[in-house]
Amino acid sequence: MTRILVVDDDSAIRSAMETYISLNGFHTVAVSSAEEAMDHLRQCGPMDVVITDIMMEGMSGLELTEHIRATYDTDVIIMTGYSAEYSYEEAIRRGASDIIFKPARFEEILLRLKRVLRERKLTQEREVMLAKLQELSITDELTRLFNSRHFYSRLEKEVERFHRYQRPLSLLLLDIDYFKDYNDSHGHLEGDRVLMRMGAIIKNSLRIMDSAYRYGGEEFTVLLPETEVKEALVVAQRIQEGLASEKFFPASMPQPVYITVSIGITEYITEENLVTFIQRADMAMYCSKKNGRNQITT
Ligand code: GH3
Ligand code: MG
Ligand code: MG
Ligand code: MG
Repeated sequence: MTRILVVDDDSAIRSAMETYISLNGFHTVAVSSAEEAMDHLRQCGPMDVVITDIMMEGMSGLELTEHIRATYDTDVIIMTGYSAEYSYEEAIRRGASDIIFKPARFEEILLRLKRVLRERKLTQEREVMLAKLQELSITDELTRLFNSRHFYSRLEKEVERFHRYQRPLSLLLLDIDYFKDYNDSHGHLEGDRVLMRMGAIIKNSLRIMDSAYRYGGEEFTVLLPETEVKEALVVAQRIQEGLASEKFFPASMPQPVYITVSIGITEYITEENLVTFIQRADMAMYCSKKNGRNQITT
């Protein structure tokens, strides 16, 4: 239910507002000072909208507005009898969503409140939508790992960190073995299932700081900040073991099929460019292929 807090030192206004706004279906609480309002917010959690008087004993409604806007996701409507002293511009500048000049008809107060609530809902919907889009733009749909676009942006940040703090940074590059054959024998959909499982296996093998990416078709990368090759090797082995213990049963195959992956590991070298760094991981991975696949090369 929508929660409204009324702040006014005039008890007649307070109780009339509380009654009228409640009657219109909003959960309404009224308090008589900014201090009480802040206590109420602290104890009972944020409100959707606070409607506050300006001139009150103690903290003013404008200060209260600034405090609320800095602390909570709550809209504020300012209500004042001093129409010459305060303006719409000032109210907005202080963080309010609207200003009402007293005396005001309840119909007008309610209309303004509803408009603020409508805008509030739109803003919230827009934020949810933006977060979803943001997530979509960095996620690989099939594996739920990050996509390659995000790999490059994250890599740049990690390399900055490397130079700022002089902490090691390792990179794994993984390529599934004979994956074309798997697709050819069992179909593309079965191949997709392998990629999905592979995504989950990689994720389950990582530590909190590590991040995994679908780099290309059946190729993956893992960024391991604060990690030297020696420790990166442990992560790579964990991935290989995870995959080795995974049985695949493509349709019409009575026997399980096993999948292997070739991995290259490398550590970032001061000042080198990103392409060189990735190429070195790629070359290490290629050595794993040449040496018979299902290998790790550092
Ligand atoms: P290697 O051991 O040398 O890596 O052999 P490979 O067959 O894995 O290598 P190659 O690069 O020749 O083949 C990669 C295959 O990955 C070809 C392509 O059909 C398959 N592939 C790429 N993206 C996808 C995808 O999204 N889904 C499926 N099912 N297959 C994909
Ligand atoms: Mg007052
Ligand atoms: Mg490949
Ligand atoms: Mg391959």
